[in-house]
Amino acid sequence: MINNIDTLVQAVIEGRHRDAVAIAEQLLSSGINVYNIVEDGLSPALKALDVKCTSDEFNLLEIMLAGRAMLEVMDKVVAKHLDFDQPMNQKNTIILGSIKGDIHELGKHVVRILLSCAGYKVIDLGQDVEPKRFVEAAVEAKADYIFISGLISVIVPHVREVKGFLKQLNLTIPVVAGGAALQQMTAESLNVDYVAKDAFDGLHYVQRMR
Ligand code: B12
Repeated sequence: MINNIDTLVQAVIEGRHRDAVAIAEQLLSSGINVYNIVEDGLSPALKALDVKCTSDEFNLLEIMLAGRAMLEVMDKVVAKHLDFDQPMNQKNTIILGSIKGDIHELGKHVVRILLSCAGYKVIDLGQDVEPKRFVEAAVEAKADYIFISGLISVIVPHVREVKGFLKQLNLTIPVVAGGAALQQMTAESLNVDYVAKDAFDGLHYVQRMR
């Protein structure tokens, strides 16, 4: 019986997607919770590929295979075991996207799956989304929150712009930021309402606000 989360980390790093799914199932059966699967198994596995994502060494294939393994675990295992024990609350609509200049999307997928399973309506705008588009989409959908993902430092100025577009329309929709490049920064320096340290933290923020 597998009960060590490192085996999951290793399977994802190596892109062994079927193994990763089977290991995640076994870890859950052995008592490890969904939070640990995501934050101690899946996220660190991708982050360990840091070294494969520099200008000296850029191994797209390895990263893509690991990304696929991660998403399969999210879709086939994690999503099925998320039981937030709360009524569906379609009143809360959340606009989600990776901000202009950023094409990273794996963390955003994790956020989308968690929020959807918790009963929120998530409108995913995709990657490389103009700051103004977050606001336009929020107006169109009468959204309750805007969630911005950012993993590279160069996108920080774009995150700061979103509140300005809201202000032009006299709107006060809360803006939440997350992702590797943003999670160490303060809400004030990013001109947002909240900076989430991980996907679960973002979910807990909206749950607290209800
Ligand atoms: C996978 C990856 C890629 C993949 C992306 C594949 C995909 N479809 O997403 C590919 C190969 C395409 C890629 C490309 C590039 N990458 Co890259 N990439 C990574 C890597 C290795 C892992 C990121 C990841 O998916 N992590 C796993 C997920 C689950 O974690 P996460 O995103 O942090 O999300 C978690 C939380 O942060 C949270 N979260 C995320 N967003 C949000 C939003 C909200 C609202 C909330 C509440 C929560 C939340 O939810 C998740 C679970 O808790 C990181 C290394 C690292 N340390 O992060 C580099 C990294 C982010 N990449 C980097 C770079 C430089 C690039 C490139 C510029 C490389 C290049 N030379 O072209 C390009 C970017 C192009 C662009 N314009 O965006 C740098 C960024 C450095 C910096 N500070 O600016 C890093 C840190 C690598 C490094 N060695 O320095 N990359």
